[in-house]
Amino acid sequence: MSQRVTRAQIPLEDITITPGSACQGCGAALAARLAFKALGKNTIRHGIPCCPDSVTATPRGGGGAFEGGGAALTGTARAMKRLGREDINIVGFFGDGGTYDIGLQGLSAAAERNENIWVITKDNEAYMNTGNQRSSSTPLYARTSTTPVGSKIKGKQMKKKNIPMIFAAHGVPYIATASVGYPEDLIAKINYGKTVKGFKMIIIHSPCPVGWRYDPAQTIQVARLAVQSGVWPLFEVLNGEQMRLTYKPRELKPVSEYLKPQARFRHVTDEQIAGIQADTTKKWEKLLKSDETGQLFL
Ligand SMILES: Cc1ncc(C[n+]2csc(CCOP(=O)(O)OP(=O)(O)O)c2C)c(N)n1
Repeated sequence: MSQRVTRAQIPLEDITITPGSACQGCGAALAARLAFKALGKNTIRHGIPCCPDSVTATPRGGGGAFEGGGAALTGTARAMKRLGREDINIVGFFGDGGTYDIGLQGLSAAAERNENIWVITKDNEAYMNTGNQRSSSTPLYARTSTTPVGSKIKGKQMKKKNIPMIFAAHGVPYIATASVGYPEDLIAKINYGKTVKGFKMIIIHSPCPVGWRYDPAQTIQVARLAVQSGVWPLFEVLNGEQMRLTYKPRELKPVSEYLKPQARFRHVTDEQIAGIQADTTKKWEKLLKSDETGQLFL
């Protein structure tokens, strides 16, 4: 399990290239900055199309097709093993589109083979660099360019796919959720991942002011509210069995506090908010049960 990290223990050196080309308040640029700081210099990064490749700046590695993410990481990890360089982190830094949707089968195959690789997903809950199209990570009722708000249908009609649990069910060594609002927790999880041989995945909730439509100065606040309301719980799962919540407030904040600052949810009714609240509370209670026993309750 991850070990607590303090603010003072966060490495000062940035490994990312200047993030100047990112949008103001970009959560994904921050996710990259934090993740690569902790990974350090012995890192090869593979990219597939997403904001960090086309818009923001992350360390450059091989670029590839969405579907080939899992295969490219696998090939590189095996080549490094052959060269006796298993000390190098082989990292896929992908979007939710590349993880939850288009790249899923290749990543699932790599997870099933337990390849010695990292998948770090910056989850901004839509295909952002092509213009905010919905992905299977987009939450219920969110307005995107392909789930507009009209007279018949208002926003996305399907729920967000539970990708952390889908990968946990592969039984791989390490799966964790993280948030740009909790940098110490994120870095602690990367530090732990560096001690693990095999498949490691960290899904980082990364608010996007352009797509979610909130004031860009509020990225950290929005990220924290997602965690504090239980909409994006922070946890880690080892071998698909051991489970721990890494942030456990005594009481969750109402989901409305998280939804309200975001114009993508502006059309959502009180009744729909009550539904999201009920669903969030139910999932949280299930996670608490797993946390109390230490055993994942899927
Ligand atoms: C097979 C395939 N389909 C579609 C595209 C077009 N495309 C490029 S980037 C992108 C969006 C990626 O979204 P996500 O992975 O969530 O990353 P983000 O842009 O949000 O950073 C899409 C659809 C593509 N390059 N290849």
